[in-house]
Amino acid sequence: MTKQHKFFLLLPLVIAAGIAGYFFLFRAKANTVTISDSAPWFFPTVLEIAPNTTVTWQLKAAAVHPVMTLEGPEEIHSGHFTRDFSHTFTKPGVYVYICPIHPYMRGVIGVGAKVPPEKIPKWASWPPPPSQIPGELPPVKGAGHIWVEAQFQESETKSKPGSILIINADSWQIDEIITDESLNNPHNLWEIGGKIIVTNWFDKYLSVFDKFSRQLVDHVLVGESPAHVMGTGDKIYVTVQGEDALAILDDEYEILKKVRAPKGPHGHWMSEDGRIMAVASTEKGKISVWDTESDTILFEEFLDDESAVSHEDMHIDEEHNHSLPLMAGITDDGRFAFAAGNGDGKFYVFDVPGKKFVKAFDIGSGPVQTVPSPDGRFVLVPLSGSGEVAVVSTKNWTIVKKIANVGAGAHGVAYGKRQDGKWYAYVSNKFAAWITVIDMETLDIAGYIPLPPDAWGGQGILVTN
Ligand SMILES: [Cu+2]
Repeated sequence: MTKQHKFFLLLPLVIAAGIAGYFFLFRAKANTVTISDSAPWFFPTVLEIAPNTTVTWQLKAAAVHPVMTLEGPEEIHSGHFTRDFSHTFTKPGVYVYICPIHPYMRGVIGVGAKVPPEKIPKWASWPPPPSQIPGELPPVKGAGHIWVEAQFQESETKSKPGSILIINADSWQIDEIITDESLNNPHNLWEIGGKIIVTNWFDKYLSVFDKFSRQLVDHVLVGESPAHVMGTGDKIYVTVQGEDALAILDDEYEILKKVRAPKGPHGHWMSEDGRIMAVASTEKGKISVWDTESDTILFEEFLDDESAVSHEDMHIDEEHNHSLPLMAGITDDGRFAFAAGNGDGKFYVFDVPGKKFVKAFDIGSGPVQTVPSPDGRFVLVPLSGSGEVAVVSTKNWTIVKKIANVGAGAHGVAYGKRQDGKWYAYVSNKFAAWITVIDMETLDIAGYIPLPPDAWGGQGILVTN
């Protein structure tokens, strides 16, 4: 065997040693975490460091992203920072942290400890593995257009992630993909007066599109991390999550006022007449119920199962809890408000006229939106952790069904008419490139609408006529 042959035989070993060495150094030495607008957001997502090491988070994004521990030997709350934040880890152990504004932004730090694989987010090496679409298109066509925000989709023509896909429900084909430069992690959307208002969650602006031409018609500064948008008539409510405020705009997108909300307001919903609104505050772990005539809070409650025992708010002095509700809903008649804790997997119900807690129950892993059905009988709750949808009855507030095989990271719900006049629910999926269609009569899956394979981050979803 020649020298050269020996070298080639050894080459794989040399390469393997090099990779292992690089990996070791990278894991051992890196103590700066970069925060960016693009997945996996906290990079590196996994750090292993020696005790007494200082970790610095550098913000390279358009909006604030605080650091908050969910697990670990000590609690860390960075609060808002605009450049960087440092913390020296003295206590050994495994720390799991999130951005409490965007709680799927997640990182893990092992201090003098190995990070166990089950603590590493599935998307730590981005993109996540593609999954096989579980079924065919729905046999009965829908009506109108389905607008879905692919919040993480990257495009060569723009600098920030996020696009909007418009599907013609008459053909199940994608009509158009909006990749306007103003879109930065578009998260939620609402139709008013022939315009589609879009929140750019990782930015400070709304993008407003004409429903028919699909052209950008306005770009509105509302403040830090606008999350959800909903309105009736001439009043538009936007949760300005990073400012702990609601922005109230008129129908020409002028800000009428900003009012303070419990910390980290994210998703809201209004009664049919628009008079009462429920808001979920993710960072605080609270629901607040509002009178939209005076724009004041009627009552607010922590999402805390202990209130099931006390029936009163025992946690008034507590700064926050880890229930992490993303959205609150309200029945059409304004009688009951509800929210699901993305962190604690519980569904909470409140009596609005009585201003009191009614009940809480386990709903499943990582519940997200809580949108009442058009007939008011059900609330559909996508479970991002298990890829299911829980169906809650508004009659007795129990789970009547769990629909499986919806999609990884099931997130948003919108209802749209079928061509036979019955209803579909369309569900967006953060980590699966399809829309899941649920038949609202049988509560079974009617089919799946495929999206481009890189259309990650299915979030806000809306049906227009
Ligand atoms: Cu964030």
